[in-house]
Amino acid sequence: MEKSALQQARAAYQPKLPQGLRGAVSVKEGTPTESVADQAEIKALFPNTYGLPLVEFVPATEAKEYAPINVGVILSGGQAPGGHNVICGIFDELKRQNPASRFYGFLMGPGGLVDHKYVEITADIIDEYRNTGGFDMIGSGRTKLEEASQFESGLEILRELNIKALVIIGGDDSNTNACVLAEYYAAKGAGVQVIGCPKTIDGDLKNEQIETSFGFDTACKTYAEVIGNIQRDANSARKYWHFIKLMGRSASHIALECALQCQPNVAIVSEEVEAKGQSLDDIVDYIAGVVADRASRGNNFGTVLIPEGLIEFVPAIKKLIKELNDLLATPEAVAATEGKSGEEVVEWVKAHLEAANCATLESLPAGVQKQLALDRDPHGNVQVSLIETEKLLSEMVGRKLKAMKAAGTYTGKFAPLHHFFGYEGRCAAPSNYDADYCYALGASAAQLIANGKTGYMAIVKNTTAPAAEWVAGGVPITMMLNMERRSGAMKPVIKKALVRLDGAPFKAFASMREKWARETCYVYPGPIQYFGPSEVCDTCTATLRLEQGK
Ligand code: FBP
Repeated sequence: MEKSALQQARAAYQPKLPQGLRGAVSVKEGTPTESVADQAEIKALFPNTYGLPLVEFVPATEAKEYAPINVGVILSGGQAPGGHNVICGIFDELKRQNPASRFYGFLMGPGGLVDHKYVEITADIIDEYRNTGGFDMIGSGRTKLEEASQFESGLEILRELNIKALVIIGGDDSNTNACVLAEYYAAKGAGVQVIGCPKTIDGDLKNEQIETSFGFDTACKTYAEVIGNIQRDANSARKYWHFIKLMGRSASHIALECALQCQPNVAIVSEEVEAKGQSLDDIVDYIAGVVADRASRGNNFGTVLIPEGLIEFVPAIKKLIKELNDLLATPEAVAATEGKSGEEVVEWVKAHLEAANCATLESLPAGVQKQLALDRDPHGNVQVSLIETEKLLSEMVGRKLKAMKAAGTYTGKFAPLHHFFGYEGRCAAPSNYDADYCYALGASAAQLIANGKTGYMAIVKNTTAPAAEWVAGGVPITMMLNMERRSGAMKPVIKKALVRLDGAPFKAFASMREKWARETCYVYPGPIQYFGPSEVCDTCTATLRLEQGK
């Protein structure tokens, strides 16, 4: 494989490990834990893995002997920078403990375990992927591991390969499923430990125990670089308004972090829209107000950041989507819409919706109405992520400004351009933060395995400090569970962390946004730096720094 000069130099980077994971390691165990809510129900559902203590790895005075062990690993869900370093961290620690240990990667996500598709991960493979972005070493997938038949099928191949521990690298759902799998194998006495690892660029898998999910740092820095470049362009040409949608299926952490890094003129935070019960028109009025105000100062340009999940947080649209999902699943709808044109389906839908939802649908541009009525995912749900919110908003702002012009309240020029940044950042070469964090997570996972733990997630804390002072350990996944309604039934799940409006990152943004809207206060973060002064190369996100009061 041909490699770029940066790839070659980066391959030689040695990720920094916390003191507690360098050399001989011993375990400090805390007291028994409780789940964050619904303790009785969760305890009943997880009799074998409930109440375990938090663990921390600390330097040991004497080296330990480790028996060889076979371990498997799975990458689950969307790509996030640093995944390969988690795998490298597990590999290096396993082999350091005992070179006879073997390591297997299940291919293309959890489906690889169920379908018995795997590869043995050897030193040659590992060396090709150190400090690289992407999940291409073994691939990823979105198969959900939730059925006993899948657990049993997985157990067959685990037994065949004599695998005694499995690491699942994924988001909140995948780690919830890791917990269920750990309990299932423990209840059965299968002799297979299951360890989770917190991944997702969305940044929504975090809580008291997990400071951040890996990949968030690099993805945000990558988007912030490009937003900064666009802002420089906007400030140079002074003729375009850039509407930039940013990935993040549900929570707005990415948009908020990019706003903190780049100081755009407008950034929408979905969680605030929901909390204030705002409509799409309210958002449009706000943006149009900023555009008009800047135009009155001669600034017919600007930037607007829009979180990918926005639409589902607008209460009226949330209601509309819910009714659409139910309505279009009925046999009557299936029969009435089959073979019909987009316009005909929209008309049929309008005739059958509640009046308020029909009015919401009619307030949207024709293209979006069609998208909502026609595009369904394999479960029959509206594919909200396909809606080009950046275009929808700019079109509505354009209409509003036209009306304002007619009323004499706006005299500027409005030329919008559109961008969507998502896939551009998910496989970027991990920043030093993510490279170190992921490698430490991998080494922690290997230590959890060596210490006989199951149903734990690897964690690394104190990451705003230099890496040597980071604190590695494990948290019992049951500690992070609560009961939530999913697909009509109450299920134990890890609580998704949305942007907190009382949190320091949002407050910092809210205290500055009026100034950023009125004036041009752009910051240009520039590209991620891998080599150079520590203050340029090793910083964490603004979100983490503010959350930790640093
Ligand atoms: P995970 O939650 O699995 O980490 O994925 C996050 C994400 O990148 C979202 O930001 C985005 O909405 C989604 O995946 C895109 O999914 P897909 O990769 O299937 O297009």
